[in-house]
Amino acid sequence: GAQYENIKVDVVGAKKNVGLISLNRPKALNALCKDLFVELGKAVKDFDADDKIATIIITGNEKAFAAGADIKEMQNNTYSSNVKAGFLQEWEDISNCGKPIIAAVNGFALGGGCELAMLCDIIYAGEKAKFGQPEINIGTIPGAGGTQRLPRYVGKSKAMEIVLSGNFVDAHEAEKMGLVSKVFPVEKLLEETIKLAERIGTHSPLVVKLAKQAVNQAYETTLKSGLLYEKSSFYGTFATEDRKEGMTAFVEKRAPNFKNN
Ligand code: CO8
Repeated sequence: GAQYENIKVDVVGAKKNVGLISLNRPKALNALCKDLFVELGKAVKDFDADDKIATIIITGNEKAFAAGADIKEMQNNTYSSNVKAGFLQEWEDISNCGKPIIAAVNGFALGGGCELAMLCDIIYAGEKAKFGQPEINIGTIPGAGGTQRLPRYVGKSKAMEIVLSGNFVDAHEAEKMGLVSKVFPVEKLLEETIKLAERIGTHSPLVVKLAKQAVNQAYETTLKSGLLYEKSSFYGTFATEDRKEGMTAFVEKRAPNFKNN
């Protein structure tokens, strides 16, 4: 596989169909410098293109998922340098991924780290996780979706509180407000995340992709056009071999054998 400096990449799970990406800049609490993001984007793209991989996990370490954009690196950016370089454009590689991405968050998920977790499709957290958008403390505002995705997860009042105060929320609060789907003991988090990834991996990859696209419409369109999108995608599944196999297997009382077709 490719050699990376700021991340580690593994293939895990009993069927070796889960792509695991660990952010690996522990000395900087996994601050998301440009090189890290370029590597992360490449690793996600490669797993997305690999037919053997069903689900992708992004994790950090026990102290930090990621403590945000690299403040030291962007300290001397200017408005025009941001515009000219398209600062943060590497993030598109992650939002364009067709396969499900699960964030397994232990420790700090702050600023860009919280935004990265929210770019993923599901967030599982360890008990010691802390989420926040502390950009306001350093004189800026979230720049990778924090002001837009967070209100969609938790509503306006809580999102405003988090963005305007810069205060952190712990794992249990984050679960209660709907940011996180489940909380586990720190040492169980990765194992439980892999289990979920493997469960997703038992389904038709083709249909999983359609389901992910359809749920994302709920965040990106009006209810009316989202429902229309869902209906045509649902009808569309009837053109697939895997839909036929799934229903046939149910009727014949056996396990389906999906072919990604
Ligand atoms: N950038 C660069 N270095 C960092 C960052 C960061 N975001 N966070 C921590 N570090 C470094 C520290 O500078 C320190 O380095 P050194 O040992 O060389 O001094 C090392 O990591 C360890 O950190 P601390 O000593 O501060 O550890 P503590 O346990 O005392 O504190 C905290 C942990 C509370 C997480 C603290 O480090 C902190 O407040 N970090 C900054 C959090 C923050 O403000 N994040 C938001 C950044 S802005 C942002 O993300 C904008 C988003 C825009 C889009 C995303 C672009 C990728």
